[in-house]
Amino acid sequence: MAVRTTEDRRPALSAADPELAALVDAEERLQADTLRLIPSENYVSAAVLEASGTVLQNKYSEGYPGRRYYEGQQVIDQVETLAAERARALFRMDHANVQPYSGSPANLAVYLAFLEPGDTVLGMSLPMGGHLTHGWGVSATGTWFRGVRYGVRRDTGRVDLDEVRDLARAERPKVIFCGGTAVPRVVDFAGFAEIAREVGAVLVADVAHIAGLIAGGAHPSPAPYADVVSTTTHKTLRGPRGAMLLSRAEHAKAIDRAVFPGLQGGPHNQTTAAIAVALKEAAAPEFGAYAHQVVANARALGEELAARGFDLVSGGTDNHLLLIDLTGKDVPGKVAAKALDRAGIVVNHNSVPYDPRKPFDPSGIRIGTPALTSRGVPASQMGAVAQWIDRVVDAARTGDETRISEVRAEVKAMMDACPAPGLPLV
Ligand code: DSN
Repeated sequence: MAVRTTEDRRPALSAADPELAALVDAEERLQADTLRLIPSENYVSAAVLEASGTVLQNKYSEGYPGRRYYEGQQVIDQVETLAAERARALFRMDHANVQPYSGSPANLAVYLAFLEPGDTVLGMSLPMGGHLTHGWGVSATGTWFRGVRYGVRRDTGRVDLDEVRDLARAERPKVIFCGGTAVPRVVDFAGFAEIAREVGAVLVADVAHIAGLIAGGAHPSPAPYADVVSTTTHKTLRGPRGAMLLSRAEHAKAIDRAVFPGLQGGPHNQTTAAIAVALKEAAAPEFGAYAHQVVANARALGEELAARGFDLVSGGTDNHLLLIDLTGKDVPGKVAAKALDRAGIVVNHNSVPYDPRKPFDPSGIRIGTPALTSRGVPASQMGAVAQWIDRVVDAARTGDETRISEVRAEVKAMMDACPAPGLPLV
């Protein structure tokens, strides 16, 4: 089949702004040709992509369905209601707000809903795997509120609920966050809920990374345990860049008021539409197969890397991501990440628990399998992926650019054999 030209694919954009059209082409090519292992990234379907680029963009809709500050909501109300109902059904929560612009605003809305400035929030420490918005110092959540942090045990790399309970009893937080951005193990929602109940805190499960695994039945659900579930929509869930807050019925009003008018203005209706499409896709049986395959691929990749002497935080993974401490390989995380990028393998450098190095030049890398799974790369290929990572990390140590170029060619061949969803390159 002939490769379609930019003019065929994006005729209006190429005519109006060829410079920008060329940049979109270049990004499309990069996403097609590289092995994307950033655990928070994915490929949306062509349907999600189409929904996110529609005339819904043109409409202001401050308020909620049936209660807007602008007229002309005959269609938008239906779009938002559809998205919210699909979210409630998929995650089995009483209430869904699909308006948060992204994960950080969603979490800020939680603070606005339940805390006064200066109140205490208990969350996972950022360098241990948490998120900035779980009360970390450089975030507004750690400066306007009093952030208290739990970590992981040095010997196991896992959250220690006894530590969480002791901190909660001593500090009496009003909100407890569980979940994070570099947590390779199952989050014990039931254990956190017990602690939250004991100290009278609101339990917020930030499932941004694992929402797709929960939807697909490959990770336990927080629904029976959490008061509020916060998630982005673009990671394992494979939707557009956006977020949702789900909650028990008793918190619905507080959450809605916090998102609008508390924090945001008009919702991004084109994103709401694309979220609705992604939620429909996530309710389909094929999505369950994808979610389980993401985990199977991550486990297989972890085993292959461990067999090559890589030090995996917590010894492996239960989900979609691996956190790798490269100290024993004698290569800093950033040096490894940049060498892997030159080889067409895209990862991010990451702090590891108890990291003696600085966050911008840490000891580790974080990798994940959602995007490669969306391309249909099977578990049997994880040996090849681990072998490339091993070769490149070693080449980064010795400065051997020839070996890095050799891997680049092999990566390209695998990517050519596994076309990415949503990329209209042919
Ligand atoms: N930036 C996201 C991630 O990569 O995990 C978290 O916000």
